Amino acid sequence: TGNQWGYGKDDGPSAWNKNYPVADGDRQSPIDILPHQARHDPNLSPIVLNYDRCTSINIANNGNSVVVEFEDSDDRSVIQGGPLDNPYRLKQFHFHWGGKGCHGSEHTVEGNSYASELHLVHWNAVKFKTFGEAASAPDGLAVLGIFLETGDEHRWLHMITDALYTVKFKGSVTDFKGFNPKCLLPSSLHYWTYLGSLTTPPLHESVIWIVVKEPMIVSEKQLGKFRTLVFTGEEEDERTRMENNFRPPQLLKGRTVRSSN
Ligand code: 1SD
Ligand code: ZN
Repeated sequence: TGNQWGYGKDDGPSAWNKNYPVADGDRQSPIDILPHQARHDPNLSPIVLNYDRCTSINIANNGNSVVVEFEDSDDRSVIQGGPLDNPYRLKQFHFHWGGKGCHGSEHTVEGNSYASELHLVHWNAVKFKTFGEAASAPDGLAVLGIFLETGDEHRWLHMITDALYTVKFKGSVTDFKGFNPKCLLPSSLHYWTYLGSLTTPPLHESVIWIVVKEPMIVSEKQLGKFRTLVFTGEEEDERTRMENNFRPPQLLKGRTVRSSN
């Protein structure tokens, strides 16, 4: 219904090029990161996250993931430094994950997947007037990617997982005020960076990717809560568990991956 793409057998990543030919383009994401082929760039400065006065608004199930949205009418929450020439405003964050005991990250490292991947989506409000305008420009977006690895329970992830029952179905939205995503991040923000795309249709080639090397650690039980969500709407007869909502790695096509350390 409406959505012509998904993560199923017939509408999944291998079919996206039918409606979105850029799926076979020259700067698609995610990619497999080969640490030994990444170029250490001494000119890359540290990533600075200015999320102190950040204002989350709500949490939603958009039918593909769970998304926390932020107030982005001013520069209250921005990412700066690293490969970025301007501060980029935080618009939303969301997750990609696998099935039980399955792989779920989008980026891989030397062919290895993590259980899940968190994406913090930011846009260049210095150069562009709206998020939509930025989302289709070559330097419009900056997405910070954080791997989730299973292990001990994460101290703060319950803030998200405790809210998931309110957004089980596609299209559901609940207030989610005052959440600062800084509590989710690992202690070191060393990263790889490269030029890529959105990993979901319309797959615009507009993203400066910043993939953090150190994963955040979360428990199996915490990840399992994401799988209580469903891809389908409350009114639909069929219920399909939301899992394996990740795109596999795409061709590098001559791009360079740079490393901050
Ligand atoms: O999957 C998200 C999608 O939901 C949307 O947030 C888009 C930005 O408009 O970004 C992609 S992703 O590339 O961050 N996975
Ligand atoms: Zn994403």
